[in-house]
Parts: sequence; C-alpha cells; structure tokens
Amino acid sequence: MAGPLVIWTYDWVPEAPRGFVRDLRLRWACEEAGFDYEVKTVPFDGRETNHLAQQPFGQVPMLDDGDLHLFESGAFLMHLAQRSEALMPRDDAARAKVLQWVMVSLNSIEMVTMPWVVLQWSKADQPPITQWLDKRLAQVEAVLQERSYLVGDAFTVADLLLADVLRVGLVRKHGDRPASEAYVQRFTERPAFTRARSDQLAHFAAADGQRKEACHDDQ
Ligand SMILES: N[C@@H](CCC(=O)N[C@@H](CS)C(=O)NCC(=O)O)C(=O)O
Repeated sequence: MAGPLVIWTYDWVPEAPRGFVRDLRLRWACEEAGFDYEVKTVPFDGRETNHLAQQPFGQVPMLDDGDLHLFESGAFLMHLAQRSEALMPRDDAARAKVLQWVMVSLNSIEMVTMPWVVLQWSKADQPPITQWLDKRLAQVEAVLQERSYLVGDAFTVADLLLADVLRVGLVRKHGDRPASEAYVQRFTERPAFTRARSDQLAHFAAADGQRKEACHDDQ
C-alpha cells in the first residue's frame, strides 16, 4: 500500500446521522485490518454540486489508496478485503461467498432499510414499505438463526457490512428478532467498531465547535 489510506467524509453533519455516516464502514474495516488511514473532508454544505468530480452523487464516503480513488461502500470494502485476511479469507470459494453477502447487504437489505428510514423521517404513512421491511428483516433473521458468521467460522467484511446495515435500529423496532439483534450486538462490541464510531463522533463534534466559532466571527 502506497502511504496511508485516505477516507473521505463530510466536514460536518447534523446530529441524527452521526455514528451512522458510511465512512464508519471504512474506518471499521481499517481498524479490523490494522491499516493506517487518515480522514479528509468535503463540505456538507453545497454537497449537491461541490465534489461531483470525486463522487458523482455528491455523497460520502470515498477512499483514496495511492492514485486509486473509489466510492461506493461495497466497492471499497472489497478492495480493502483483498488485502487482509482479517476481512476476507484467501480461498476462492470463501471470497465468492463474501462478495455474495456484501451484495446482499447493499442490494437486498439496505435497499429496503434506507428508503424506510427516509420515509419515517418524513412522517409519511407508508404501509407497503413497512411490509417490505418486515419481510426482509424476517428473512435475514432466519439466516442469522442458522449461523454466527455469514461465511465460514470467522468474521469477514461481509459481517461488517450486514451488521452496519442492520444497526440502524430497525431490528429492535420491528418485532422480535433475537438472532439479528445478537448478531448486531456481537459485532458492534468489537474494539475496531468502537474506535471507528467514537472517532467519527469526535470528528463531527469538533466541527460543531468550528461552526460555532465561524458564526461568532460572522456577527
Ligand atoms: N451507495 C452509497 C451511498 C452513500 C450515501 O448514501 N452516503 C450518505 C452518507 S452515509 C450521503 O452522502 N448522503 C448525503 C446525500 O445523499 O446528499 C454507498 O454505499 O457508499
């Protein structure tokens, strides 16, 4: 690896998404693998237009690995996973299974959970999406009742991503899902996750101070 990895996030976000902004997935993976990384920022204000050359949707996170610039959680987690057995085993069959579960988290679970969260924020009554969510959470509960890890008998980046996708609080709010709850709890108790989350919270809290100073200076 040429120099430390660079994880890009916003300079600041409102309270609600703190601890959930997806740069946490990258921080967590680096903490698990013991990779050095630094965090850089793009402005939250003006995100619709300001960094489209780096991320065509104006979103974060992004990852720089030397000259390689990547966005999309699944893409950069798989990129990192190829470099560490702490994130993915070396044998081809297990690698294929990890990729499968990474795609499941993003394409079958998060594609339901995120619209549901956004609709909840807008306080709209949307029974069809709630049913869709219940169904998906029940399906993933059945999977997690059968196994401790998604692939083999050790933690991989597939578990990192599914735990992160599930921890948005939906598991507890939507019925009795003990296997999913235990799964999320087990992985979010890992020291690497705790470090990643507290570093993200400290990052955005420090930005609060700078924003207040800037407001004060403007007066
Ligand atoms: N599919 C993308 C989603 C990225 C995403 O939704 N990022 C959020 C922060 S976690 C964001 O930038 N939201 C601001 C916006 O969409 O304007 C990924 O997994 O990396």
